[in-house]
Amino acid sequence: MTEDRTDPRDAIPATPPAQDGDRLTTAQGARVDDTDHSLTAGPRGPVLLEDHHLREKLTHFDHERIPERVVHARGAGAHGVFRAYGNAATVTKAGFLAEEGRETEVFVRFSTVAGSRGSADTARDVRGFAAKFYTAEGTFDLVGNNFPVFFIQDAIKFPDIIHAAKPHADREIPQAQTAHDTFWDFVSAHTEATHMVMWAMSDRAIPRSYRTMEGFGVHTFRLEAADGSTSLVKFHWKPVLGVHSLVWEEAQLAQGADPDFHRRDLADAIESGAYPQWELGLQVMPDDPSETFEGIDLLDPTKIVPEELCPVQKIGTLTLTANPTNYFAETEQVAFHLGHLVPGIQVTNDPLLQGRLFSYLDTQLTRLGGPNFSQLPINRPHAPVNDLLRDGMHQSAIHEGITTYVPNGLDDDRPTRSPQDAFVTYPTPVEGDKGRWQPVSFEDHTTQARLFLVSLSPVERAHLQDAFVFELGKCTDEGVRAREVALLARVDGDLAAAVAAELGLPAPEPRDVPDVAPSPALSQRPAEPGRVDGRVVGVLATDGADLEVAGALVDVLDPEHVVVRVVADHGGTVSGAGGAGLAVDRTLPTTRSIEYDAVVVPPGVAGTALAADGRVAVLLQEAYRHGKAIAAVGDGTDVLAAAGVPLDAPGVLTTDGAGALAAPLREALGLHRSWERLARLAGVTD
Ligand code: HDE
Repeated sequence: MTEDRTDPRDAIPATPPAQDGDRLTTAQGARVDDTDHSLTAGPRGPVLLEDHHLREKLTHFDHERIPERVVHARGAGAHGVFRAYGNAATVTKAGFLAEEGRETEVFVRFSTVAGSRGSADTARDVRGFAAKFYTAEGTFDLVGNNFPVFFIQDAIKFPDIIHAAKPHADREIPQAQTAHDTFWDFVSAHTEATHMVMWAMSDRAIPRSYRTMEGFGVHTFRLEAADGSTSLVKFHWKPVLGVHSLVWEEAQLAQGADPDFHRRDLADAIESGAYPQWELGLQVMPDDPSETFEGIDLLDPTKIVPEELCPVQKIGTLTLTANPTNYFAETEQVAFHLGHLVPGIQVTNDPLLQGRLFSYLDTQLTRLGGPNFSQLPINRPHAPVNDLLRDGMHQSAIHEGITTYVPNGLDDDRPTRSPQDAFVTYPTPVEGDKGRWQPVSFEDHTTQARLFLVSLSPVERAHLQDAFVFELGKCTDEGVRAREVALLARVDGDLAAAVAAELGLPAPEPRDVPDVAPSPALSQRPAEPGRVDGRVVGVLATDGADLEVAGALVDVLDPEHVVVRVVADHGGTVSGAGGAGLAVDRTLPTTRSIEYDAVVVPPGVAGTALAADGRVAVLLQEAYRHGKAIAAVGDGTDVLAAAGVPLDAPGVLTTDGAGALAAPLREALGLHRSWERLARLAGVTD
């Protein structure tokens, strides 16, 4: 006789227990009455070893941290969706790219590279731009950066460049920056870094926001279409808001005033519905056996293919729509890996890419404590998984059956294998002698460094020059500085001479420089006003001022997701001239100019205690120096004049009435900065 019993295995929770029910419990689910007092022998006696709740609580806390990423430790993530246009079907059979209208969930993690997890967001550095596509054919990771090239050509040098860029081994300073001897010692000796160094000294290394950054896959990938044809491609992310940067002083101020500048911006934008968007683009090149395009070696990660030679074809849109619920579970535990590939996307023999294929899986083993990290919620594929991997640290699946191998006769030879819809490595021919080779085509280290330089607008070039002066100025070893300046002379004689002069070094020997035509796509200088979503306008306010302007700006700019913030001399509300109250968003002690893309002074502020506050003058002067739009309505001009802001300077807007301000202000915001004013301040012609 069989008894009608339930299967006790059905009672095992499918997901790890967390926040189930209202009662506080131990990790074992036993209810807890008091979590504030240790078990002691009497009110003043010693704590007892018997206190299992205390020991569990402290032990778990002691192990709350996992090793931070050795690079890219500081990051911010977001969830989103990728929607394919369908035009990529001609080059790839990867369904999430090829199928028109197909939507795929994505998790993106942006990061800086050199700093530790608690470092400031606005350090001069490369930014990581890693995207995990949870496709129906398996997970695909596009682990890119906001620069299209890299410092080195071979992965074997990665530990060396990173050691050189990280803080000095003796005192562990400086944090999160390359402005020190070991970095410049390395890059001045490894001339292949020259192109990337130009990017690192440009405004690209201090983005205004993650939302205004381009992204690049860097390496060349091989795409495979449904008809079996292949092409060589480079991946690009193009921000819908345009590419915009901070200026260096702003970046430095933010490191103190708001170290979370980028992280906050990303989360606030998503929360307010100003969803960040990028278009994914491809540069598609023939899969020629030489693996070159117009003489550019496509396996060399220190080279770009200028967009003018091979235009970027847009193939879909990524929209970030949700912030992580839990930083650790999602942003910290997400594990990217270049080996997460799907049918239709293949790797090439780029030696940097090949090394990365090893490193990313390897690093997760230490960081996430074992080989089962793909079972963590953020890393779980959204495609069905049926692997033969078993056991190991943190195994949380309960596998069934005994046939953990194939072929097998005990389970009908399951799971089945076939090339149908599978990732099958594309058969490229390989031959050659084993050896530590340096391809001749990898030896030109200056042409594209110069290409980048000559493509910049005069203001961008001035910023780049200032960055070299700052960084080399922080090097204490004169030999290092001189070697870098000599290297610069191979890129541009004027730049090298100007940097040398500012450093107090003798002018470097003139060198022949390559003759290159500019690639206008490399400049960030906008030709016309772009979108303004998430831009912030600060309106100075104090009791008794005419605050109508704030309302007028909100009416016009709010639909474009511009945030208008009231900056006052006290918290709570300010009452305007008409008596109406306005909620205060920021007070002088808690704010700094970096928080605003434009500053507005309404009528009636002049002559008040607010106008006399030295912090207002500093705020206006910084906004002026940083090329931001500054507006004064009515006698607001007196406040500008008192702060030393020239009323006739480009990007300084003065009007009599609030209504007339919104349109010119919107235009100024769309240009990001007054480039004319920045040019004047830098002493160059725009
Ligand atoms: Fe990475 N890189 N990398 N890298 N990288 C890591 O993997 C590595 C390179 C990039 O948000 C690590 O999970 C080697 C280029 C991003 O979690 C590690 C080489 C590009 C992220 C690693 C490179 C990148 C990483 C550290 C030279 C742009 C952050 C933690 C061959 C195309 C991903 C981790 C995230 C992270 C190794 C060069 C981008 C150690 C060996 C080139 C965006 O595995």
